[in-house]
Amino acid sequence: MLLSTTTRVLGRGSTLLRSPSKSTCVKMSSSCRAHSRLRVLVDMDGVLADFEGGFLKKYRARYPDEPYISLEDRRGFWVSAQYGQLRSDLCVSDEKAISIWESKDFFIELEPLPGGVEAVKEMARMDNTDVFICTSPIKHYKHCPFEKYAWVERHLGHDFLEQVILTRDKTLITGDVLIDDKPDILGVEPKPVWEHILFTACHNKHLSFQRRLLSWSDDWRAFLDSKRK
Ligand code: UMP
Ligand code: MG
Repeated sequence: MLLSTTTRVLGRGSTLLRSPSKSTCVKMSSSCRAHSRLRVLVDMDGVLADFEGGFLKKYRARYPDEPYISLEDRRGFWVSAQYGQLRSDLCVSDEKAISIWESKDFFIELEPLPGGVEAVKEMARMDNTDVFICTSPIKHYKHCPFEKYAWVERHLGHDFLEQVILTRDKTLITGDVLIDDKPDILGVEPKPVWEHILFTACHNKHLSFQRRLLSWSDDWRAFLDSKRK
């Protein structure tokens, strides 16, 4: 009843609740807009699973004579775009790079990034906290979606499969926080409700960004606490 009469009139992060039986209005922060629990969305590739390291290892093993980009020299979210530039003399989009993550066992064999699995497990045990894994599958669906579920089961346990959100548009998902290594998270919703905290990765470390986690050793607990207030 209350929710059906909720009106978002105070701009991003604030909601005015109108009760039909009372003339009072209550200003609420985004973290308790429609729920009293903190909802944390955690990305997978580049945040929990070492996509960049896994890619480079398999690319070099499969194409030992081709040029490659060291992790130190990675720039821009799209690996394929940077490899395409490297190979622009051949005038092809980089199918060799793409073939690596389209291959069977690429996603399931990604190594966990240090501290990520432990952090997510700890978050899930925190009071009044819900954690979801929010990850975008590639459109070549033969292996990737299956292996993303299998990775979560292997590293976080069977029960955690309940927390998996596969979507190519994260702007549609509601949450208080999104921890993600992609600097520009765009989609059909122009004003996503979550606050994006950038997780540092080889391709984004040179960018300036309002809020970032340097790694899972950084103080993610303090950041979550700040969102509860
Ligand atoms: N991906 C590409 N091309 C690239 C780099 C990554 O298609 O050059 C894919 C792999 C992952 C997805 O499935 O993008 C990244 O997902 P998120 O981490 O943003 O959820
Ligand atoms: Mg990512």
